[in-house]
Amino acid sequence: MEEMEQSLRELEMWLQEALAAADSVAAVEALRVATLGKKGRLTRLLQNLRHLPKKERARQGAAANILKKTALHLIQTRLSTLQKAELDASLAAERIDTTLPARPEQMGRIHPVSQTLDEIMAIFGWMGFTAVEGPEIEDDFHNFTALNIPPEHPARQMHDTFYLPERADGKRFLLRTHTSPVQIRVLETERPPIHIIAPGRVYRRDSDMTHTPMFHQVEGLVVDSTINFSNMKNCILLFINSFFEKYDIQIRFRPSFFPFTVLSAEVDINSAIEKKLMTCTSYEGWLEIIGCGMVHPHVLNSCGLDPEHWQGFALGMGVERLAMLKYGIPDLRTFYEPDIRWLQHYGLLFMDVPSVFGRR
Ligand code: 2NM
Repeated sequence: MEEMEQSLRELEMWLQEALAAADSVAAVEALRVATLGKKGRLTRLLQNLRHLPKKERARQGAAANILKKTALHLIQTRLSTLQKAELDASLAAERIDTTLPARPEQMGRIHPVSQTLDEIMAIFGWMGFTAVEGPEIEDDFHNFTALNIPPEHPARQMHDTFYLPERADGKRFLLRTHTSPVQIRVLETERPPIHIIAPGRVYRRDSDMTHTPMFHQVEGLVVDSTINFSNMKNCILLFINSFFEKYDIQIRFRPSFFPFTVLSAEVDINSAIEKKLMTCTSYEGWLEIIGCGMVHPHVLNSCGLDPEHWQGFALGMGVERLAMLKYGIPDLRTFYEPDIRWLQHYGLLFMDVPSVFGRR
């Protein structure tokens, strides 16, 4: 049985030498397999133990197991050394001088929708509004019922709204079709005076030249005891003049209809800004950019507010539409095509901070 002890010693020496010579992680891994793998040298020695008499087997087995531990330790030590060396080498090779200025063609761009959202929020923030967010998956009550949209209303049809599969308990959720449910959630939980805007993604089953199934809205809401149509008009004028950063925009309030407002209007603008864009289609000089109105008494009631005491105005706008106008982007559908060239062309540089008044 000297033979076995001899083998173990030889194996240990062989492994030590081979590891010292191994100069890569892969080479150490090969040695591990050659020693401890299924057909490795030590594995075979351990298997041969079963041919020994019982007493011998216990003694030699113990020695072989000690070697196994030693071998694992030797391999692991060499591996750590080599891994550290390889990491150091690749770190040195891939060193980046972060103090160099960015190459202009590689600077990240801000998506026009993000920029426009930031600008809208900066303006309303300056006017004293607080931005609020809410869930994109909504229930029927917050998206429709509380907003005075009855069950037969066409907006509720599968045709217009993305519905989630009905749950086991019979509840059916949907993707919000506007950010108004956020306003409802605030009206339910907070007491006036309320001055909020709700920016975010909304979803409608619509996809053509001028519609994408997901787009962004900002809706504003003011509720207090003496709020009237003039307050709303002034707020909107201030917003439009700030957003377009010029004061010669013509603005027109046109009577309209929304289920959730009474005395509803649409706001059109007419200015050089859109003339450069709207050369095609049925452009007649006026472009609708905001919907608004006095909050319907039914809406206030469904949030537990007495319409005899509280009044409010609300407004809503599409962010993509405003981004197209301000940044001269002609085609809505290109917004969400994953084309980096589009972002390089229309994207904004991060130093273009949102401003309230006059940039340039
Ligand atoms: C619009 C137009 C008019 C609106 C109404 C409400 C709420 F929740 F207070 F009833 N939020 N937003 C509203 C009113 C939205 O978007 C074109």
